[in-house]
Amino acid sequence: MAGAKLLWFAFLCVAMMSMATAQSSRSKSKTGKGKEDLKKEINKLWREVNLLKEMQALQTVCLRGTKVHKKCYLASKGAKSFHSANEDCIAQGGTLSIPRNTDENSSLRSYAKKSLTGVRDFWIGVNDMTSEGKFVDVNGMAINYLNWDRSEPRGGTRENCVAASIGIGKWSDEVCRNEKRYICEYLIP
Ligand SMILES: [Ca+2]
Repeated sequence: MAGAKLLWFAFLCVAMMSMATAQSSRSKSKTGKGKEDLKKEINKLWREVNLLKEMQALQTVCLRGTKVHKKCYLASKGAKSFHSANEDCIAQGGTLSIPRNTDENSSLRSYAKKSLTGVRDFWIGVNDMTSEGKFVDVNGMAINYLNWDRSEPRGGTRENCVAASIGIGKWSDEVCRNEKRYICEYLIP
């Protein structure tokens, strides 16, 4: 229902914009300044319409995937290397999923279990590519939560990308160019 409301609001904005445009072309007496104001107003409305479209797209993602706390997760259809997987998520307006605490990790694992059948593990947005042993998120920011499996990480400079196991949700470092399924996360504004 929220989606329908958004669309309705977007429609109203567009209607107002076209009315404003029509009015401006009718009133020949309008000064240059008046036209500038109108232009500004139309640009503002246009930005709002685009923002609404983005929110609508986000809601669609959330409906197709799952919504947990303030994030939506959507499982990948295919397997990709770590970099390609993250690029794919970014192209859709998200990032590789980054579990920030035990709750998020277990929600992510249960969604993965349902949606990524027949795989052992999946990429998460954590890596130590820039500085060996210093694991950060895909934005390069330090992370407070880690959930290593027993005796992990152990790949040294050969394994710099992190995967979570479907079975228990524990993490291990893996070779980044390996192709794995993944889950993108989208932050809800
Ligand atoms: Ca490493």
